[in-house]
Amino acid sequence: MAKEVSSYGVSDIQVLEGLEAVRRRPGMYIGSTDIRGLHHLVYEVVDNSIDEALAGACDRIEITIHPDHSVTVVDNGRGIPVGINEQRGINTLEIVHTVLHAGGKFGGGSYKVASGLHGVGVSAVNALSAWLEVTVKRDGYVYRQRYEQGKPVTPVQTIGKSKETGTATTFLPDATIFRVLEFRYETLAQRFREMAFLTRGLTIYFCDERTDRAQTFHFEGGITSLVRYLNRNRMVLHSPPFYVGQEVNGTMVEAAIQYNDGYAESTYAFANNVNTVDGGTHLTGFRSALTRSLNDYARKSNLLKDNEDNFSGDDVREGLTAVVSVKMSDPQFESQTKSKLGNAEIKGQVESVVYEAFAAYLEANPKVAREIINKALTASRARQAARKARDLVIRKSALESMTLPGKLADCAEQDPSNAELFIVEGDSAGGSAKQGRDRRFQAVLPLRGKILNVEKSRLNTILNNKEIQALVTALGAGIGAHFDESNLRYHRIIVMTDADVDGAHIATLLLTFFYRYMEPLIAKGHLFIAKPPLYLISAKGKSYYAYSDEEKDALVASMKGDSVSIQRYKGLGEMNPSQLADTTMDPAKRTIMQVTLEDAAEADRTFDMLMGSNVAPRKHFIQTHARDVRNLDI
Ligand code: 0RA
Repeated sequence: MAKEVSSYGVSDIQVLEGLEAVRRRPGMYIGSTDIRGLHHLVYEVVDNSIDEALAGACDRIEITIHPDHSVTVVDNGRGIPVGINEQRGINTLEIVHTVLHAGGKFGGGSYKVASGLHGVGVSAVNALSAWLEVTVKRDGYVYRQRYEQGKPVTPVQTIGKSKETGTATTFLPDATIFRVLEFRYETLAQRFREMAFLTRGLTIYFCDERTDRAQTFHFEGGITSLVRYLNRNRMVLHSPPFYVGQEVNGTMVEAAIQYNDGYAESTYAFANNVNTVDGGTHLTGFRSALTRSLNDYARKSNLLKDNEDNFSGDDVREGLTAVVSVKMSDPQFESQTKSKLGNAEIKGQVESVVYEAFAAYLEANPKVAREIINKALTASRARQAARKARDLVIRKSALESMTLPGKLADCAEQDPSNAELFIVEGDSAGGSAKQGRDRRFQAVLPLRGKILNVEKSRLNTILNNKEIQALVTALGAGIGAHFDESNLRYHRIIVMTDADVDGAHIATLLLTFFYRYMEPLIAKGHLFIAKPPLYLISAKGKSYYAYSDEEKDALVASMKGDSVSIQRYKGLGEMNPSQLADTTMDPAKRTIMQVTLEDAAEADRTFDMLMGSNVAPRKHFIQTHARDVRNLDI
């Protein structure tokens, strides 16, 4: 094989060692080798094309998933540079694909997508692919090179002529590295949609040849379209959304704002097209501009009286849907996961751009301004009322800390790090769980489904709910700003709900509740979701449990010829105590899924939709996503 490779020297050996390192410890480079890592490969390649689009050199990207699990990404950019690199005496195209982090060094300036999660570049993708082929059109020619497991197996060949320019990459993820090769259409489509929103005028065409599904994403409105999209199922207070786009000191600042009649905030912050889920300086600047401009306007127009307090940030963010996006030459991220922007100068830049423009917008649109301010006034009053209610709960749970809720079947274990609490939906399942548990270390708290009948309510009002109060007391660690992890009575809290729509609904509500009021509990890894079986399959006097439809199908197929009976479990209550213990509770046999902050944030958004004012999409959502909500993958 080595003979086919052009000009191999000492530096190439280092190159291969670099890519070997990627193959030995893929997690270090792409996070994991599960489905997330698999998707990461695609993002890494697509991000390079997005960079071309950000540089204004490309307006179309096509992504295709082939039936054999290989993926092709094509763009009409300038094409990756081809030609011998003088320093190394190797073709630049080859360097980009075989040297870690080399891609950026050949970049043509301007804003760069922070290249996916870890920014390792296409060479890492190459290292983790069974094979990769890149085709470049530029300078009138078509060039191609092929690699296997990161190593070139052909030189850079000239295979034809073309007047066009662009880059096409096809790769097959290495099955010896990835646990799964099944890309998830929805996950990828979501990301491509987001990318198209953030790069106005770019067309992303996505095709899945496995199922013949295809979608085209193109949004002339950029982030204004994104805000409209986020509000698509909500009643909005004004249309069109507010938009500002302005460059300051080399930073492009864009913001779009549209209020709806709900209570949740959905603000998305991006830095060079990276969704910074933990915010950072751009988000801080945006928020203070919003609070300041609304307070200033409310004072000036006497909508906020002299004796009234200023709006808090929370007051002006109820029902806010907003996107803030910055593009800059040198983004600094605070964490490996690029979830938080750190550049200090960005805060002031975003704040001044948004403040000036939004203040002018309010002046020019007094009717809209009044609506937004009225909403903030209502929010502020509700918040004061809620604070009283919450204090009551906290005081009560403090007072009653000696008296645990009557419904709680506590465990004998006194050391929280060895103790588990099952939160179980419904009294009947609660009864089975109480009988099936190991009472030495497993406690059970049954909750009634009733907690869900809080239509259109602020989550705050849920705090008045008896079931939630019992939960807070059972956990023993307080709530909100008063939450103190060190008082937690159980270090594993396991949500166990039915495998039906109501169950999914309750799990979403609980996750949202924990996310908003006990975030450290999730952040410290204390929250889990139980995974009960969906089917009991019996043949020849033997029984098996299946936890997914795929498992069921596989089991049934393996029993071909036998007479098979399939029982679909709808509720936990359909299992007797020992079955429930065997399948779902016994640590030696069960599967539980740890909830991450990311999962909880997703539930929070879902909850917003479930509780929103618009009924039709909610119904649709429950019908189509009920199982997804359960199967939070981590
Ligand atoms: C470096 C420099 C130039 C283009 C690119 C990289 C480039 C990289 C990728 C990766 C996927 N698609 C891409 N398209 C372009 C600019 C070279 C010039 O000035 O012509």
